[in-house]
Amino acid sequence: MPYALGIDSSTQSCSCIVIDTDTQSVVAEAAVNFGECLPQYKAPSGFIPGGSEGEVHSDPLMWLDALEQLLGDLKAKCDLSKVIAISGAGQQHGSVYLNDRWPNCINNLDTKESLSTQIAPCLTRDTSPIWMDSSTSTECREIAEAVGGDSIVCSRSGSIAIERFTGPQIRRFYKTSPEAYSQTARIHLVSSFLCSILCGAEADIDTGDGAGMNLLNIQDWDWDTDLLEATAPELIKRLPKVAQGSTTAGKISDYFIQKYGFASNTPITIFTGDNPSSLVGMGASKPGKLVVSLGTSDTFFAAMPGVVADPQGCGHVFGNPAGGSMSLQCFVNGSLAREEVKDKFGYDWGQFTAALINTPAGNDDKIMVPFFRPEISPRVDLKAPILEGSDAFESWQDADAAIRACVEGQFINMKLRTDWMQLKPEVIYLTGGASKNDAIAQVAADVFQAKVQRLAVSGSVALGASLRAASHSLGLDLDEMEGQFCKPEAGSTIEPKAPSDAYKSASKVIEGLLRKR
Ligand code: ADP
Ligand code: XUL
Repeated sequence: MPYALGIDSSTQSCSCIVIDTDTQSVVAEAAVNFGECLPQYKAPSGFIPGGSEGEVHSDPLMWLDALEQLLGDLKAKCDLSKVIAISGAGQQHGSVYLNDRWPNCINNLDTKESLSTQIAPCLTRDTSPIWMDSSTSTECREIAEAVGGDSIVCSRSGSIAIERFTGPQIRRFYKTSPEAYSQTARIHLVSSFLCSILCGAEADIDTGDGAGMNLLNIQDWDWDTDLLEATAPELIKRLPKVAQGSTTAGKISDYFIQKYGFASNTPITIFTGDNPSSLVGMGASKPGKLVVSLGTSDTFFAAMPGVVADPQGCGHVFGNPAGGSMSLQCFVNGSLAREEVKDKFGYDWGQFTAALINTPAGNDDKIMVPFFRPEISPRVDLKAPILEGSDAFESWQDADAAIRACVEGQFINMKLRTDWMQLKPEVIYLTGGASKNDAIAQVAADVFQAKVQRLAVSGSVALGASLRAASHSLGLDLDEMEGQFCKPEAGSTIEPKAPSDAYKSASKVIEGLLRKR
Protein backbone atom coordinates (compact mmCIF):
# COMPACT_ATOMS: atom_id res chain seq x y z
CA MET A 1 0.00 0.00 0.00
CA PRO A 2 2.40 2.74 -1.06
CA TYR A 3 0.39 5.95 -0.74
CA ALA A 4 1.44 9.24 -2.37
CA LEU A 5 -0.15 12.55 -1.30
CA GLY A 6 -0.55 15.56 -3.63
CA ILE A 7 -1.66 18.97 -2.32
CA ASP A 8 -3.03 21.86 -4.41
CA SER A 9 -3.24 25.36 -2.86
CA SER A 10 -5.02 27.29 -5.62
CA THR A 11 -6.87 30.61 -5.80
CA GLN A 12 -10.21 29.56 -4.34
CA SER A 13 -9.46 26.36 -2.47
CA CYS A 14 -6.90 23.97 -1.05
CA SER A 15 -7.43 20.37 -2.08
CA CYS A 16 -5.57 17.07 -2.04
CA ILE A 17 -5.55 13.51 -3.26
CA VAL A 18 -4.00 10.30 -1.95
CA ILE A 19 -3.21 7.62 -4.52
CA ASP A 20 -2.19 4.00 -4.05
CA THR A 21 0.49 3.25 -6.62
CA ASP A 22 0.20 -0.56 -6.21
CA THR A 23 -3.52 -0.79 -6.90
CA GLN A 24 -3.39 2.29 -9.17
CA SER A 25 -6.38 3.77 -7.41
CA VAL A 26 -7.47 6.93 -5.60
CA VAL A 27 -7.59 6.31 -1.85
CA ALA A 28 -9.01 9.64 -0.64
CA GLU A 29 -9.66 13.23 -1.66
CA ALA A 30 -10.46 16.35 0.38
CA ALA A 31 -10.99 20.04 -0.32
CA VAL A 32 -11.34 23.25 1.67
CA ASN A 33 -12.93 26.22 -0.10
CA PHE A 34 -11.40 29.41 1.35
CA GLY A 35 -14.54 31.55 1.06
CA GLU A 36 -16.91 28.92 2.47
CA CYS A 37 -14.77 27.26 5.15
CA LEU A 38 -12.80 30.29 6.37
CA PRO A 39 -15.29 33.20 6.22
CA GLN A 40 -13.33 35.09 8.90
CA TYR A 41 -10.78 36.03 6.18
CA LYS A 42 -13.52 37.86 4.22
CA ALA A 43 -12.25 36.48 0.93
CA PRO A 44 -15.30 34.89 -0.75
CA SER A 45 -13.34 34.06 -3.92
CA GLY A 46 -10.00 33.48 -2.18
CA PHE A 47 -8.70 37.07 -2.39
CA ILE A 48 -9.44 40.26 -0.46
CA PRO A 49 -11.96 42.24 -2.52
CA GLY A 50 -11.75 46.00 -3.12
CA GLY A 51 -7.98 46.48 -3.45
CA SER A 52 -7.01 49.89 -4.85
CA GLU A 53 -4.86 50.63 -7.94
CA GLY A 54 -5.26 47.07 -9.25
CA GLU A 55 -3.97 45.43 -6.05
CA VAL A 56 -5.26 41.92 -5.42
CA HIS A 57 -3.96 40.27 -2.25
CA SER A 58 -4.72 37.20 -0.13
CA ASP A 59 -3.92 36.42 3.49
CA PRO A 60 -1.17 33.78 3.67
CA LEU A 61 -2.48 32.75 7.11
CA MET A 62 -5.71 31.71 5.37
CA TRP A 63 -3.69 29.28 3.25
CA LEU A 64 -2.21 27.80 6.46
CA ASP A 65 -5.59 27.45 8.22
CA ALA A 66 -6.92 25.78 5.06
CA LEU A 67 -3.98 23.36 4.99
CA GLU A 68 -4.71 22.36 8.60
CA GLN A 69 -8.45 21.89 7.94
CA LEU A 70 -7.59 19.87 4.85
CA LEU A 71 -5.19 17.54 6.67
CA GLY A 72 -7.70 17.18 9.53
CA ASP A 73 -10.38 16.10 7.03
CA LEU A 74 -7.97 13.80 5.22
CA LYS A 75 -6.85 12.13 8.46
CA ALA A 76 -10.49 11.14 9.07
CA LYS A 77 -10.62 9.52 5.63
CA CYS A 78 -7.32 7.66 5.39
CA ASP A 79 -4.41 6.48 7.49
CA LEU A 80 -1.75 9.12 6.84
CA SER A 81 0.99 6.92 8.30
CA LYS A 82 0.77 4.94 5.05
CA VAL A 83 1.77 7.99 2.98
CA ILE A 84 5.35 7.48 1.80
CA ALA A 85 5.71 10.33 -0.71
CA ILE A 86 4.39 13.90 -0.71
CA SER A 87 4.45 16.85 -3.09
CA GLY A 88 2.23 19.78 -3.95
CA ALA A 89 1.52 22.89 -5.98
CA GLY A 90 0.51 26.48 -5.40
CA GLN A 91 -1.24 29.16 -7.43
CA GLN A 92 1.54 30.76 -9.46
CA HIS A 93 3.24 34.15 -8.91
CA GLY A 94 1.88 34.87 -5.38
CA SER A 95 4.60 35.74 -2.84
CA VAL A 96 5.06 35.58 0.94
CA TYR A 97 7.46 37.92 2.82
CA LEU A 98 9.19 36.63 5.96
CA ASN A 99 11.62 37.92 8.57
CA ASP A 100 14.70 36.20 10.02
CA ARG A 101 12.64 34.38 12.70
CA TRP A 102 11.04 32.22 9.99
CA PRO A 103 13.63 29.38 9.66
CA ASN A 104 13.75 28.80 13.40
CA CYS A 105 9.98 29.08 13.69
CA ILE A 106 9.21 26.39 11.08
CA ASN A 107 11.85 24.14 12.55
CA ASN A 108 10.26 24.31 16.01
CA LEU A 109 6.53 24.29 15.42
CA ASP A 110 4.45 23.49 18.50
CA THR A 111 1.39 21.25 18.02
CA LYS A 112 -0.45 23.08 20.83
CA GLU A 113 -0.69 26.16 18.59
CA SER A 114 -1.98 26.50 15.04
CA LEU A 115 0.35 27.09 12.11
CA SER A 116 -1.20 30.51 11.47
CA THR A 117 -0.66 31.69 15.06
CA GLN A 118 2.98 30.64 14.96
CA ILE A 119 3.79 31.97 11.48
CA ALA A 120 2.01 35.35 11.90
CA PRO A 121 4.96 36.98 13.75
CA CYS A 122 7.28 35.96 10.87
CA LEU A 123 5.43 37.99 8.21
CA THR A 124 6.94 41.30 7.12
CA ARG A 125 4.02 41.88 4.78
CA ASP A 126 0.57 41.03 6.17
CA THR A 127 -0.92 40.08 2.84
CA SER A 128 0.40 38.41 -0.30
CA PRO A 129 0.00 39.86 -3.79
CA ILE A 130 -1.46 37.12 -6.04
CA TRP A 131 -1.64 36.52 -9.79
CA MET A 132 -4.74 38.71 -10.26
CA ASP A 133 -2.83 41.82 -9.15
CA SER A 134 -2.27 44.40 -11.89
CA SER A 135 -0.76 47.21 -9.79
CA THR A 136 2.82 47.05 -11.04
CA SER A 137 2.84 48.59 -14.55
CA THR A 138 5.39 51.23 -13.51
CA GLU A 139 7.67 48.59 -12.01
CA CYS A 140 7.39 46.44 -15.17
CA ARG A 141 8.49 49.42 -17.24
CA GLU A 142 11.39 50.17 -14.88
CA ILE A 143 12.65 46.58 -14.92
CA ALA A 144 12.41 46.38 -18.73
CA GLU A 145 14.24 49.70 -19.17
CA ALA A 146 17.01 48.70 -16.76
CA VAL A 147 17.90 45.54 -18.70
CA GLY A 148 17.47 46.95 -22.22
CA GLY A 149 13.79 46.46 -23.11
CA ASP A 150 11.02 43.90 -22.95
CA SER A 151 12.48 41.71 -25.69
CA ILE A 152 15.52 41.15 -23.46
CA VAL A 153 13.36 40.40 -20.40
CA CYS A 154 11.38 37.96 -22.57
CA SER A 155 14.35 36.15 -24.08
CA ARG A 156 15.96 35.80 -20.65
CA SER A 157 12.98 35.01 -18.42
CA GLY A 158 10.50 33.49 -20.93
CA SER A 159 8.01 36.37 -20.52
CA ILE A 160 8.06 40.14 -20.85
CA ALA A 161 7.84 42.02 -17.53
CA ILE A 162 4.26 41.29 -16.43
CA GLU A 163 2.26 42.91 -13.64
CA ARG A 164 1.31 39.70 -11.80
CA PHE A 165 4.81 38.17 -11.94
CA THR A 166 6.68 38.11 -8.66
CA GLY A 167 9.67 40.30 -9.62
CA PRO A 168 7.60 43.42 -10.38
CA GLN A 169 5.58 42.71 -7.21
CA ILE A 170 8.77 42.55 -5.15
CA ARG A 171 9.97 45.82 -6.70
CA ARG A 172 6.71 47.56 -5.78
CA PHE A 173 7.00 46.30 -2.20
CA TYR A 174 10.61 47.53 -1.99
CA LYS A 175 9.57 50.97 -3.33
CA THR A 176 6.41 51.43 -1.24
CA SER A 177 7.63 49.79 2.01
CA PRO A 178 11.44 50.03 2.04
CA GLU A 179 11.67 49.37 5.79
CA ALA A 180 9.56 46.24 5.61
CA TYR A 181 11.64 45.13 2.60
CA SER A 182 14.83 45.58 4.62
CA GLN A 183 13.35 43.42 7.40
CA THR A 184 12.48 40.71 4.87
CA ALA A 185 14.95 37.85 5.08
CA ARG A 186 13.12 35.46 2.74
CA ILE A 187 10.61 35.77 -0.09
CA HIS A 188 8.78 32.58 -0.99
CA LEU A 189 6.28 31.67 -3.68
CA VAL A 190 3.03 30.11 -2.46
CA SER A 191 4.41 26.73 -3.54
CA SER A 192 7.79 26.97 -1.80
CA PHE A 193 6.21 28.61 1.30
CA LEU A 194 3.88 25.65 1.88
CA CYS A 195 6.59 23.13 1.07
CA SER A 196 8.90 24.80 3.63
CA ILE A 197 6.16 24.63 6.26
CA LEU A 198 5.67 20.89 5.69
CA CYS A 199 9.42 20.19 5.84
CA GLY A 200 10.17 22.56 8.72
CA ALA A 201 13.05 23.91 6.61
CA GLU A 202 13.64 26.24 3.65
CA ALA A 203 12.46 24.63 0.40
CA ASP A 204 13.80 25.48 -3.08
CA ILE A 205 11.70 27.02 -5.83
CA ASP A 206 11.22 24.73 -8.84
CA THR A 207 11.82 25.86 -12.43
CA GLY A 208 8.10 25.58 -13.26
CA ASP A 209 6.96 28.11 -10.68
CA GLY A 210 10.25 30.05 -10.63
CA ALA A 211 9.85 31.03 -14.28
CA GLY A 212 6.72 32.97 -13.28
CA MET A 213 8.80 35.62 -11.51
CA ASN A 214 10.64 37.52 -14.30
CA LEU A 215 13.79 36.67 -12.33
CA LEU A 216 14.81 33.26 -13.60
CA ASN A 217 16.97 32.80 -16.69
CA ILE A 218 15.37 30.08 -18.81
CA GLN A 219 18.60 29.25 -20.64
CA ASP A 220 20.44 28.03 -17.54
CA TRP A 221 17.40 27.79 -15.21
CA ASP A 222 19.00 29.87 -12.47
CA TRP A 223 18.51 33.39 -11.07
CA ASP A 224 19.47 36.07 -13.60
CA THR A 225 21.81 38.58 -11.97
CA ASP A 226 20.74 41.51 -14.17
CA LEU A 227 17.04 40.89 -13.60
CA LEU A 228 17.63 40.58 -9.86
CA GLU A 229 19.53 43.88 -9.81
CA ALA A 230 16.84 45.62 -11.87
CA THR A 231 14.19 44.41 -9.39
CA ALA A 232 15.38 45.21 -5.86
CA PRO A 233 18.64 45.53 -3.91
CA GLU A 234 20.23 42.44 -2.37
CA LEU A 235 17.45 40.26 -3.70
CA ILE A 236 19.57 37.12 -4.18
CA LYS A 237 20.01 36.65 -0.43
CA ARG A 238 16.25 36.91 0.07
CA LEU A 239 15.37 34.19 -2.45
CA PRO A 240 15.48 30.41 -2.01
CA LYS A 241 17.62 28.39 -4.44
CA VAL A 242 16.18 27.24 -7.76
CA ALA A 243 16.00 23.50 -8.48
CA GLN A 244 14.55 21.11 -11.05
CA GLY A 245 11.18 19.58 -10.14
CA SER A 246 12.75 16.23 -9.30
CA THR A 247 14.42 17.46 -6.11
CA THR A 248 13.82 16.38 -2.53
CA ALA A 249 12.96 19.30 -0.25
CA GLY A 250 13.28 17.34 2.99
CA LYS A 251 11.24 15.14 5.29
CA ILE A 252 7.89 15.84 6.88
CA SER A 253 8.38 17.78 10.12
CA ASP A 254 7.45 16.64 13.62
CA TYR A 255 4.49 19.02 13.76
CA PHE A 256 2.69 17.06 11.03
CA ILE A 257 3.83 13.68 12.35
CA GLN A 258 2.40 14.41 15.79
CA LYS A 259 -0.72 16.29 14.73
CA TYR A 260 -1.86 14.34 11.67
CA GLY A 261 -0.19 10.93 12.05
CA PHE A 262 2.30 11.01 9.15
CA ALA A 263 5.18 8.54 9.41
CA SER A 264 8.56 10.01 10.30
CA ASN A 265 11.04 10.29 7.43
CA THR A 266 8.31 10.73 4.78
CA PRO A 267 10.09 12.50 1.90
CA ILE A 268 8.71 15.64 0.31
CA THR A 269 9.43 16.53 -3.33
CA ILE A 270 9.66 20.29 -3.97
CA PHE A 271 6.36 21.89 -4.90
CA THR A 272 5.62 23.53 -8.27
CA GLY A 273 3.02 25.94 -9.71
CA ASP A 274 -0.58 24.85 -10.22
CA ASN A 275 -0.35 24.87 -14.02
CA PRO A 276 2.93 22.92 -14.28
CA SER A 277 1.50 20.40 -11.81
CA SER A 278 -1.67 20.11 -13.89
CA LEU A 279 0.49 19.38 -16.95
CA VAL A 280 1.66 16.21 -15.18
CA GLY A 281 -1.79 15.43 -13.73
CA MET A 282 -3.34 15.58 -17.21
CA GLY A 283 -0.80 13.05 -18.49
CA ALA A 284 0.71 15.73 -20.71
CA SER A 285 4.24 16.06 -19.39
CA LYS A 286 5.68 14.86 -22.73
CA PRO A 287 5.11 17.08 -25.82
CA GLY A 288 2.02 16.22 -27.89
CA LYS A 289 -0.93 16.89 -25.58
CA LEU A 290 -2.61 20.26 -25.21
CA VAL A 291 -4.39 21.18 -21.96
CA VAL A 292 -7.00 23.86 -21.36
CA SER A 293 -7.75 24.54 -17.69
CA LEU A 294 -10.94 26.39 -16.76
CA GLY A 295 -10.19 27.31 -13.13
CA THR A 296 -10.36 30.79 -11.63
CA SER A 297 -8.10 31.76 -14.53
CA ASP A 298 -8.43 30.00 -17.88
CA THR A 299 -5.08 28.65 -19.03
CA PHE A 300 -3.86 26.95 -22.20
CA PHE A 301 -0.65 24.97 -21.94
CA ALA A 302 1.50 22.20 -23.36
CA ALA A 303 4.90 20.61 -22.85
CA MET A 304 7.33 22.20 -25.29
CA PRO A 305 10.01 20.39 -27.29
CA GLY A 306 12.13 23.59 -27.46
CA VAL A 307 12.02 27.00 -25.84
CA VAL A 308 10.03 29.48 -28.00
CA ALA A 309 8.81 32.84 -26.65
CA ASP A 310 5.49 34.47 -27.65
CA PRO A 311 6.12 37.24 -30.24
CA GLN A 312 3.00 39.08 -28.96
CA GLY A 313 4.55 39.12 -25.50
CA CYS A 314 1.52 37.68 -23.67
CA GLY A 315 2.56 34.04 -23.44
CA HIS A 316 5.05 32.39 -21.12
CA VAL A 317 7.73 29.74 -21.04
CA PHE A 318 7.92 27.86 -17.73
CA GLY A 319 10.01 24.91 -16.62
CA ASN A 320 8.25 21.56 -16.99
CA PRO A 321 8.46 19.79 -13.61
CA ALA A 322 9.02 16.52 -15.48
CA GLY A 323 12.03 18.07 -17.31
CA GLY A 324 12.36 20.54 -20.21
CA SER A 325 9.91 23.39 -20.65
CA MET A 326 6.24 24.20 -21.21
CA SER A 327 4.37 27.03 -22.88
CA LEU A 328 1.43 28.72 -21.20
CA GLN A 329 -1.08 31.41 -21.92
CA CYS A 330 -3.20 32.74 -19.04
CA PHE A 331 -6.55 34.53 -19.23
CA VAL A 332 -7.63 36.49 -16.16
CA ASN A 333 -11.26 36.64 -17.27
CA GLY A 334 -12.00 32.95 -16.79
CA SER A 335 -14.45 31.45 -14.28
CA LEU A 336 -15.09 34.73 -12.48
CA ALA A 337 -16.22 36.33 -15.79
CA ARG A 338 -18.58 33.40 -16.46
CA GLU A 339 -19.89 33.81 -12.90
CA GLU A 340 -20.44 37.57 -13.41
CA VAL A 341 -22.65 36.93 -16.44
CA LYS A 342 -24.49 34.12 -14.62
CA ASP A 343 -25.09 36.30 -11.55
CA LYS A 344 -26.17 39.32 -13.62
CA PHE A 345 -29.28 37.35 -14.59
CA GLY A 346 -29.70 35.57 -11.23
CA TYR A 347 -29.03 32.21 -12.93
CA ASP A 348 -27.60 29.06 -11.38
CA TRP A 349 -25.22 26.78 -13.31
CA GLY A 350 -28.19 24.69 -14.53
CA GLN A 351 -29.81 27.76 -16.12
CA PHE A 352 -26.43 28.91 -17.48
CA THR A 353 -26.03 25.51 -19.14
CA ALA A 354 -29.57 25.59 -20.54
CA ALA A 355 -28.83 29.01 -22.07
CA LEU A 356 -25.86 27.52 -23.94
CA ILE A 357 -27.97 24.59 -25.13
CA ASN A 358 -30.84 26.88 -26.25
CA THR A 359 -28.67 29.17 -28.40
CA PRO A 360 -26.95 28.34 -31.71
CA ALA A 361 -23.18 28.17 -32.36
CA GLY A 362 -22.21 31.59 -33.70
CA ASN A 363 -24.94 33.18 -31.52
CA ASP A 364 -26.65 34.90 -34.49
CA ASP A 365 -23.71 37.32 -34.62
CA LYS A 366 -24.13 38.55 -31.03
CA ILE A 367 -20.56 39.01 -29.91
CA MET A 368 -18.83 39.80 -26.61
CA VAL A 369 -15.31 40.67 -25.53
CA PRO A 370 -15.97 39.26 -22.03
CA PHE A 371 -13.47 41.18 -19.91
CA PHE A 372 -14.82 42.30 -16.53
CA ARG A 373 -11.36 43.16 -15.24
CA PRO A 374 -8.10 44.13 -17.00
CA GLU A 375 -7.06 41.21 -19.23
CA ILE A 376 -3.50 40.04 -19.77
CA SER A 377 -4.04 37.99 -22.94
CA PRO A 378 -4.09 40.39 -24.71
CA ARG A 379 -3.21 43.26 -22.41
CA VAL A 380 -6.42 45.32 -22.38
CA ASP A 381 -7.45 47.62 -19.58
CA LEU A 382 -11.22 46.98 -19.62
CA LYS A 383 -13.51 47.05 -16.57
CA ALA A 384 -16.64 45.90 -18.44
CA PRO A 385 -17.26 43.68 -21.48
CA ILE A 386 -17.84 45.08 -24.99
CA LEU A 387 -21.06 43.82 -26.62
CA GLU A 388 -21.98 43.97 -30.32
CA GLY A 389 -25.31 42.77 -31.71
CA SER A 390 -28.96 43.69 -31.33
CA ASP A 391 -30.11 46.57 -29.09
CA ALA A 392 -31.57 44.13 -26.57
CA PHE A 393 -28.30 42.18 -26.49
CA GLU A 394 -26.11 45.27 -26.13
CA SER A 395 -28.22 46.51 -23.21
CA TRP A 396 -27.98 43.14 -21.39
CA GLN A 397 -31.67 42.31 -21.98
CA ASP A 398 -30.96 38.99 -23.73
CA ALA A 399 -29.73 36.65 -20.99
CA ASP A 400 -29.22 33.48 -23.01
CA ALA A 401 -27.37 35.26 -25.83
CA ALA A 402 -25.16 37.07 -23.29
CA ILE A 403 -24.15 33.76 -21.71
CA ARG A 404 -23.31 32.17 -25.07
CA ALA A 405 -21.48 35.32 -26.20
CA CYS A 406 -19.36 35.29 -23.03
CA VAL A 407 -18.25 31.67 -23.45
CA GLU A 408 -17.75 31.94 -27.22
CA GLY A 409 -15.82 35.22 -26.76
CA GLN A 410 -13.52 33.53 -24.22
CA PHE A 411 -12.65 30.60 -26.50
CA ILE A 412 -12.33 32.75 -29.65
CA ASN A 413 -9.89 35.02 -27.82
CA MET A 414 -8.06 31.96 -26.49
CA LYS A 415 -7.67 30.58 -30.01
CA LEU A 416 -6.41 33.92 -31.37
CA ARG A 417 -3.88 34.39 -28.57
CA THR A 418 -2.40 30.90 -28.71
CA ASP A 419 -1.62 30.69 -32.43
CA TRP A 420 2.03 31.42 -31.60
CA MET A 421 2.42 27.96 -30.06
CA GLN A 422 1.65 26.49 -33.50
CA LEU A 423 -0.33 23.62 -32.01
CA LYS A 424 -3.10 22.25 -34.15
CA PRO A 425 -4.65 19.85 -31.67
CA GLU A 426 -6.94 16.99 -32.62
CA VAL A 427 -7.82 16.58 -28.95
CA ILE A 428 -8.00 19.21 -26.20
CA TYR A 429 -7.68 17.90 -22.66
CA LEU A 430 -9.97 19.97 -20.47
CA THR A 431 -9.60 20.42 -16.69
CA GLY A 432 -10.47 22.91 -13.90
CA GLY A 433 -13.74 23.65 -12.09
CA ALA A 434 -15.76 24.64 -15.20
CA SER A 435 -14.58 21.69 -17.32
CA LYS A 436 -17.28 19.43 -15.91
CA ASN A 437 -19.88 21.59 -17.72
CA ASP A 438 -20.64 19.73 -20.98
CA ALA A 439 -22.15 22.79 -22.66
CA ILE A 440 -19.00 24.84 -22.03
CA ALA A 441 -16.88 21.91 -23.27
CA GLN A 442 -19.02 21.81 -26.44
CA VAL A 443 -18.23 25.49 -27.19
CA ALA A 444 -14.52 24.71 -26.75
CA ALA A 445 -14.83 21.80 -29.22
CA ASP A 446 -16.71 24.00 -31.71
CA VAL A 447 -14.37 27.00 -31.57
CA PHE A 448 -11.17 24.92 -31.76
CA GLN A 449 -12.72 22.33 -34.12
CA ALA A 450 -11.14 19.61 -31.99
CA LYS A 451 -12.37 16.77 -29.79
CA VAL A 452 -12.53 17.60 -26.09
CA GLN A 453 -11.77 15.06 -23.36
CA ARG A 454 -11.93 15.24 -19.59
CA LEU A 455 -10.09 12.84 -17.29
CA ALA A 456 -11.70 10.48 -14.80
CA VAL A 457 -9.89 12.22 -11.90
CA SER A 458 -10.98 15.85 -11.82
CA GLY A 459 -8.32 17.50 -9.62
CA SER A 460 -5.43 17.43 -12.09
CA VAL A 461 -3.22 19.80 -10.04
CA ALA A 462 -3.28 17.62 -6.91
CA LEU A 463 -3.07 14.43 -8.98
CA GLY A 464 0.01 15.81 -10.78
CA ALA A 465 1.61 16.51 -7.40
CA SER A 466 0.96 12.97 -6.17
CA LEU A 467 2.42 11.51 -9.40
CA ARG A 468 5.51 13.71 -9.13
CA ALA A 469 5.98 12.60 -5.52
CA ALA A 470 5.61 8.92 -6.41
CA SER A 471 7.90 9.21 -9.41
CA HIS A 472 10.65 11.06 -7.57
CA SER A 473 10.56 9.48 -4.11
CA LEU A 474 9.46 5.93 -5.00
CA GLY A 475 11.38 5.70 -8.28
CA LEU A 476 8.24 4.88 -10.29
CA ASP A 477 8.10 5.62 -14.02
CA LEU A 478 6.14 8.84 -14.63
CA ASP A 479 5.03 7.84 -18.15
CA GLU A 480 3.62 4.58 -16.84
CA MET A 481 1.82 6.29 -13.99
CA GLU A 482 0.37 8.94 -16.32
CA GLY A 483 -1.02 6.01 -18.37
CA GLN A 484 -2.51 4.43 -15.25
CA PHE A 485 -3.96 7.49 -13.51
CA CYS A 486 -4.71 10.00 -16.30
CA LYS A 487 -7.40 8.02 -18.09
CA PRO A 488 -10.19 9.77 -20.01
CA GLU A 489 -13.57 9.74 -18.30
CA ALA A 490 -15.62 7.01 -19.96
CA GLY A 491 -18.01 8.34 -22.60
CA SER A 492 -16.98 11.94 -22.02
CA THR A 493 -15.44 12.78 -25.42
CA ILE A 494 -17.15 15.78 -27.01
CA GLU A 495 -16.93 16.14 -30.81
CA PRO A 496 -17.26 19.47 -32.61
CA LYS A 497 -20.80 20.00 -33.91
CA ALA A 498 -20.58 23.48 -35.44
CA PRO A 499 -19.36 23.93 -39.03
CA SER A 500 -15.68 24.81 -39.31
CA ASP A 501 -16.39 28.40 -40.40
CA ALA A 502 -18.97 29.11 -37.67
CA TYR A 503 -16.63 31.51 -35.86
CA LYS A 504 -14.82 33.09 -38.78
CA SER A 505 -16.60 36.42 -38.74
CA ALA A 506 -16.86 36.59 -34.93
CA SER A 507 -13.07 36.07 -34.70
CA LYS A 508 -12.51 39.01 -37.06
CA VAL A 509 -14.90 41.23 -35.10
CA ILE A 510 -13.26 40.36 -31.76
CA GLU A 511 -9.76 40.92 -33.15
CA GLY A 512 -10.91 44.29 -34.55
CA LEU A 513 -12.48 45.36 -31.24
CA LEU A 514 -9.33 44.40 -29.35
CA ARG A 515 -7.06 46.21 -31.80
CA LYS A 516 -8.95 49.44 -31.12
CA ARG A 517 -8.27 49.27 -27.35
P1 ADP B 1 -9.00 27.26 -8.72
O1 ADP B 1 -8.24 25.96 -8.83
O2 ADP B 1 -8.46 28.36 -9.57
O3 ADP B 1 -9.19 27.69 -7.29
P2 ADP B 1 -11.21 25.63 -9.76
O4 ADP B 1 -10.49 24.91 -10.84
O5 ADP B 1 -11.59 24.86 -8.54
O6 ADP B 1 -10.47 26.97 -9.32
O7 ADP B 1 -12.53 26.23 -10.43
C1 ADP B 1 -13.45 26.97 -9.67
C2 ADP B 1 -14.49 27.58 -10.60
O8 ADP B 1 -15.24 26.56 -11.28
C3 ADP B 1 -15.53 28.41 -9.88
O9 ADP B 1 -15.11 29.77 -9.79
C4 ADP B 1 -16.78 28.25 -10.76
O10 ADP B 1 -16.99 29.44 -11.50
C5 ADP B 1 -16.43 27.15 -11.73
N1 ADP B 1 -17.52 26.14 -11.80
C6 ADP B 1 -17.89 25.27 -10.85
N2 ADP B 1 -18.95 24.53 -11.28
C7 ADP B 1 -19.27 24.94 -12.53
C8 ADP B 1 -20.26 24.58 -13.53
N3 ADP B 1 -21.15 23.61 -13.31
N4 ADP B 1 -20.24 25.23 -14.71
C9 ADP B 1 -19.34 26.21 -14.95
N5 ADP B 1 -18.40 26.59 -14.06
C10 ADP B 1 -18.35 25.97 -12.87
C1 XUL C 1 -0.66 31.53 -14.60
C2 XUL C 1 -1.56 32.28 -13.69
C3 XUL C 1 -2.72 31.57 -13.07
C4 XUL C 1 -2.39 31.16 -11.64
C5 XUL C 1 -3.62 30.74 -10.87
O1 XUL C 1 0.34 32.32 -15.14
O2 XUL C 1 -1.35 33.43 -13.40
O3 XUL C 1 -3.14 30.48 -13.85
O4 XUL C 1 -1.43 30.13 -11.64
O5 XUL C 1 -4.14 29.54 -11.27
